[in-house]
Amino acid sequence: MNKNEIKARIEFLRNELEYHSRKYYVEDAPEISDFEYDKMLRELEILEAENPEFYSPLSPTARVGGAAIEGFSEVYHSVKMESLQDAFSFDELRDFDKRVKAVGECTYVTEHKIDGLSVSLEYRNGEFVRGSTRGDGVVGEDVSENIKTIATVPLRLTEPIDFLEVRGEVYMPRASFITLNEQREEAGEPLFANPRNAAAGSLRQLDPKIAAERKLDIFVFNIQQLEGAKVKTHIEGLKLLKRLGFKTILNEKSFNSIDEAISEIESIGENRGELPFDIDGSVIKVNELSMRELLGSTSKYPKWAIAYKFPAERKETKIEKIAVQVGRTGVITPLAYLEPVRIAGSTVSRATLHNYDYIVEKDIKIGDTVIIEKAGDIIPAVVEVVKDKRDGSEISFQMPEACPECGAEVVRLDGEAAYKCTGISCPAQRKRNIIHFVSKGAMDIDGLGPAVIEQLLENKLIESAADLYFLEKDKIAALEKMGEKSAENLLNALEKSKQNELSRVITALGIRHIGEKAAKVLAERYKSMDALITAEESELTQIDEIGPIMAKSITEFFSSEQNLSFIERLKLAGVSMDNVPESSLDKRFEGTTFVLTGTLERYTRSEASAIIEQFGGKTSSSVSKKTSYVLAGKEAGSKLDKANSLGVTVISEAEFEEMTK
Ligand code: 0OX
Repeated sequence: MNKNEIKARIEFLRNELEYHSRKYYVEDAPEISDFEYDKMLRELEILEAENPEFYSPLSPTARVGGAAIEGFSEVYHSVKMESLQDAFSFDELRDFDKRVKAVGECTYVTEHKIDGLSVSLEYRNGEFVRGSTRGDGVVGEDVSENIKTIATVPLRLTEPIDFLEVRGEVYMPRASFITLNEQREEAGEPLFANPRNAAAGSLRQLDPKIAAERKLDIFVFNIQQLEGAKVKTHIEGLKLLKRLGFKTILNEKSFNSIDEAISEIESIGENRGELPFDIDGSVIKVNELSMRELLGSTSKYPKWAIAYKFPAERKETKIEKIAVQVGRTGVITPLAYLEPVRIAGSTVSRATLHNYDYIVEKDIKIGDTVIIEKAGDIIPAVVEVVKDKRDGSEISFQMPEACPECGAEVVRLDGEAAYKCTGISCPAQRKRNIIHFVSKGAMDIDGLGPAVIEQLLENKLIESAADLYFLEKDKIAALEKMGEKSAENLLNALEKSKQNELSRVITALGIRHIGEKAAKVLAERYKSMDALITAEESELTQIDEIGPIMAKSITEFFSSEQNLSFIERLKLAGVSMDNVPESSLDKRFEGTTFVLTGTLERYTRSEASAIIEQFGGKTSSSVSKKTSYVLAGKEAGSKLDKANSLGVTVISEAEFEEMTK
């Protein structure tokens, strides 16, 4: 292919990928298989890597997240991102209706109130230019790189509308939240309390690659600014947004009276448990934009909308028993088993008691009638004991002295609320360790679900994950629901995993606080397991991405004889311990930090940053001694002065162009 053909092919692939991504993620109506999609994406990645002159920050390949940044810059919202007035009763909604109707006639729309974070997305000539958080409504933060990783955010609209600013809510679907917390538990990282916190943490990640892994989603619900098209009602606006490629909020019905709108939000409330995401209420909005104009706003919120907040649902039930769960890391948590009750749309039969201190503080006993509450959180909590209903038969709960899984001693860690099992080969930990070992982000061994692992353990075919590599085909085939073919597939998957990259093997070890990202950093740095095993704590802490807690956890892990013999057994099986592929991409700016200042003429700021990141460099918003280059455009001000005073190299756009050829 000559350059023109390559350019055309790149453009073709980008268009196809955008179209099919929209079909899949936004419209939930895929037309091609994942395989075909991935094939096109890979072809595009290769073409772009080989032809960097056709780089585009809006390419579907840019969704994986660029280089980490040091901070977010501020964004001024020229149209204020107002908040909603809250109502806690239907009477308040009727009062709202009276205030509206005093100004004129209108119809209403209702919406789910998504429990996430409000963001603004800006598009010029149909191209994504910026994504920012709401902040205080006037000044937010530029989180463009993280927003771009959200598959349902279009990077190019289906029509080149002159200018568009939309508002939407970024959220984490419940399923992604559960998976994320499971992974965090496996890695020994603190859990997020609810999807909202997880979404907030992800959106404010300084490393967009982490944001990309977090599987955020968005609903868009308001046009803030529009040039080049006109709409008269909210519903027309939503239809336009949908046509342009956005995932819009669910409702397109309008209601003639407040009572109809109220009965709709009642039904939204009743069905909220069935939604794949959390809502914390329902919103009623005036549909006609001319009426919105007439109604105007107070200093805080528009007078044409109101949010009805669902009460955090509470129910009374009885604690049938309290039992403890042993996590993969050996932490023991008490759980209340309840008489099942329906709450917030789902049936609940267990509630968390957090830890032993919580049980003591709330004086919770087995047999107690308790109030449980399900707010934004996934797992309901016991919030209160109904002491009046005690009859004397209630029994105090004691933490077990021996682990219910393996009988080993249970100890309370110094200064921590957590109790831990001390059993090195505790089956609870063993099973979870093996599940972690074979999981997607670790050794990625297909055909080894928890049920098969359970069977292998029960039949004493394995004791640890390393034993998997010594399994014999007929023994696997003899297991229930297995058979010849599955056994063969499993052995093939195990064989294949022996060639895994070192980072996967490190992840698979399940070292506390060491997740996939840290494992990659360690593999890249040490190149072999043996080198990592002998690394000193002080040396590990020198690595940017490895903090003191992680460094301690690594050296502790490798100081255990048992862990070392586990690794020896993996080696014996033929698992590669030094597979670290050379990065094929050009990382000429690795370790280099740029600061951009002044008005650039040849690039937009985000283009220049993207080029720097593509070559492995970082951008920062402030000049320090650590800055490698200041790229100065026209009318560069204080940053240029600071660079000069610190002796930092200042380059022009022409020089930058030369460096990136
Ligand atoms: C939501 C949500 C938030 C538009 C102008 C004032 C408030 N969390 O789902 N905000 C709004 O409306 C904005 N609608 C929503 N559905």
